[in-house]
Amino acid sequence: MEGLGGLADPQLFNETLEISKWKQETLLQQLKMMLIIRGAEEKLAEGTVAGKIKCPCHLGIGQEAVAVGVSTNLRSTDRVFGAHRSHSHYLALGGSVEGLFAEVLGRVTGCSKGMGGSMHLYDGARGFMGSVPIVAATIPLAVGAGLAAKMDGRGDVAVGYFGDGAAEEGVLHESLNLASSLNLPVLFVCENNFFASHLHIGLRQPSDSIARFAEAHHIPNEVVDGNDVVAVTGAAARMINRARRGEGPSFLEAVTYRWKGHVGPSDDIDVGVKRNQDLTKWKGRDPVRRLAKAMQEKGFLSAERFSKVQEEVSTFINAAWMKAEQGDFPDQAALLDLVYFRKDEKR
Ligand SMILES: Cc1ncc(C[n+]2csc(CCOP(=O)(O)OP(=O)(O)O)c2C)c(N)n1
Repeated sequence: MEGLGGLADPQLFNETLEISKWKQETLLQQLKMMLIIRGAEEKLAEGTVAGKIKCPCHLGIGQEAVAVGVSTNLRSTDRVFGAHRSHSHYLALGGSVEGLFAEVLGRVTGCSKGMGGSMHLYDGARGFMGSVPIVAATIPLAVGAGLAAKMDGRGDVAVGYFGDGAAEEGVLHESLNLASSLNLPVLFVCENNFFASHLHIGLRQPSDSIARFAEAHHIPNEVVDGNDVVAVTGAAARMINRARRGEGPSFLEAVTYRWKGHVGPSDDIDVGVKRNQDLTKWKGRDPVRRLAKAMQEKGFLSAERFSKVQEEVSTFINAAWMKAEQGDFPDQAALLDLVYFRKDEKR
């Protein structure tokens, strides 16, 4: 069975990116956004180690290019659904960093009023419809949003992000079938990082490529280097434009790697499967460094300007953290307000 081939090899595809077709301004925005996502997740790792964060945080450090590449093509009326590792999906749409920090700290100023934590992020105004802990559970919701978008006829699309592990849930296959049969404007985005919790894909599936399931449902698909932000942006543009034109669903498999363990800040280099050598090699395919290097080589970004941008991002992240820590905890009496709703209750 055909698999990922060279894309699964961290020592291949670690060259400088081919950016000549892209606007300097777009690339700079993408670089900044990737730095913000990485900085925010590093802060979450620190906050966990310091014992300030009590909720589980699934960090996606190393995977930033996927959400940034996809989101570059989206508008606020599109509907985007994440999963358990979704800080990047929320932030890349413009979600508030302070809102994320306050949420994981359980403060009322959080993006879900401090009631949800890392796996229940929400920013409806920017089209982020939510992250949830249940693997694959948001994929059919994205299909439902795709059906709504089709009925509305305004050219909006729905996006469902999930990992390679979601392919082991039947609902992904049901969702692909329905989206294909009804020709819905849905972009399925699989972040294939090879792991589901602590199990490597080689121990779970007969092939390491997930796009084969799209093929089975006659859904156009592309498999790209998920650590190459311009490759992701280009593929997502083709797919989202198809959906906006009424040409139905697409499936993007972005091959990437998470630098941290399944949950929390540890590297998880020995979880039964040893990943220390792979991790070192995958850090060579760093999506942030590769974009910065390409921009520097093209003369789009001087070394001084890059340092300045890094400094600005770091100041911004630290300020957001300090502000988030000042937020109040929700009132205990409000604990059930957003969970249960009685029919006779006024809202
Ligand atoms: C339905 C369901 N089964 C199992 C779990 C436990 N679980 C949480 S994350 C995860 C692995 C998911 O792997 P993948 O979809 O590849 O995403 P990644 O963690 O690699 O980003 C599992 C098995 C769950 N949350 N929901």
